[in-house]
Amino acid sequence: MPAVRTQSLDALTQGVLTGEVRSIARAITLVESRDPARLELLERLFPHTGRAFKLGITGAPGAGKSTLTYQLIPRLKARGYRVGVLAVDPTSPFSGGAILGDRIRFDDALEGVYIRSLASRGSIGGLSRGVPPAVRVLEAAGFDLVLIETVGAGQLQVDVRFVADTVVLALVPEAGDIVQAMKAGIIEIADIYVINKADREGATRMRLDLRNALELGGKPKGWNPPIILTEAIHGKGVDELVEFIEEHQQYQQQSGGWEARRLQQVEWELQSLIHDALEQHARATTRQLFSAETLQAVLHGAENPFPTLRAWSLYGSPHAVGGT
Ligand SMILES: Nc1nc2c(ncn2[C@@H]2O[C@H](COP(=O)(O)OP(=O)(O)OP(=O)(O)O)[C@@H](O)[C@H]2O)c(=O)[nH]1
Ligand SMILES: [Mg+2]
Repeated sequence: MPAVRTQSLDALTQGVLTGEVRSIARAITLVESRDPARLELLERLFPHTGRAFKLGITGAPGAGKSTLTYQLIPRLKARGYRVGVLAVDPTSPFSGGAILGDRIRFDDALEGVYIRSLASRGSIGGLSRGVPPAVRVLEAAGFDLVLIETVGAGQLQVDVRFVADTVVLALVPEAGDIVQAMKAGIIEIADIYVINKADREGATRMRLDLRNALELGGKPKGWNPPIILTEAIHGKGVDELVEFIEEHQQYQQQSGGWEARRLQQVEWELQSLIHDALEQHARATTRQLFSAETLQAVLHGAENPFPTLRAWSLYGSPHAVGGT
């Protein structure tokens, strides 16, 4: 997107605030980019943000995250939520016959639901930096529940806590050795575990293994993560999932865990924006310090780059963002 002028930023802000779909789409594209105007837009939207409940659904590719999302949507709508969905790097299209795109769907179940996919490009630990600003756009547009679908692979899943208030981890019966996975710290991050595709063999056994593994470290203090069996394609177990999602929300509000988690989220969001800026600064500085010829010379051993680097780290290393 080309640099956006103040005038069009005002129009864009207005469009988002009135829930206009094209504006929401343009705004998300802008905040996902590195265009400096994204910060101006976020500044304008900020007073209207911060209120949505963010529900993260993570799990291996094909675990059934989108199918679960599709099943959750009508149930959440029935509870009065306006639902937006952000899918990070989906490998398969959103189910229910719909393909992901920037439009409000008119499939009955999805009516009024905004669904958008985000690239995990420019990610820290596999989590798209585009998520927090895209959530803000949706909040400003009046969505009060944002479902975030992310493909979790190993410890990358940990990061989903930095964007979601409640994390649901979808596993499948054939996911392999739970105890090994727990030891590797891969699956300890969920607030709610779902063993989806419970129509397949091994689901009950897996729940037992998972329960044992979770209790290995002694009885948990506070929230005891439930393990729910679901058959997302048939909608089985999804009502129970919704109940536990609400229960977790209430638990966090009562225990004060909410505040602590949200503080982490805000910190991560700001850190990732600063990270962006520093990365751009690093590229520019490298080009300043080392010309193409110098790089050649370094490659062939004709020039030692470390005196330059040492001098830079002593005298030139910027602690302030915003150099050229
Ligand atoms: N047998 C069975 N299949 C299911 C169930 N839930 C989902 N599936 C199927 O599993 C496949 C993957 O489902 P998705 O919902 O696209 O999975 P996903 O986790 O969103 O996948 P990615 O976004 O690509 O990572 C689809 O073919 C679904 O129909 C279930 O409960 N039982
Ligand atoms: Mg999916």
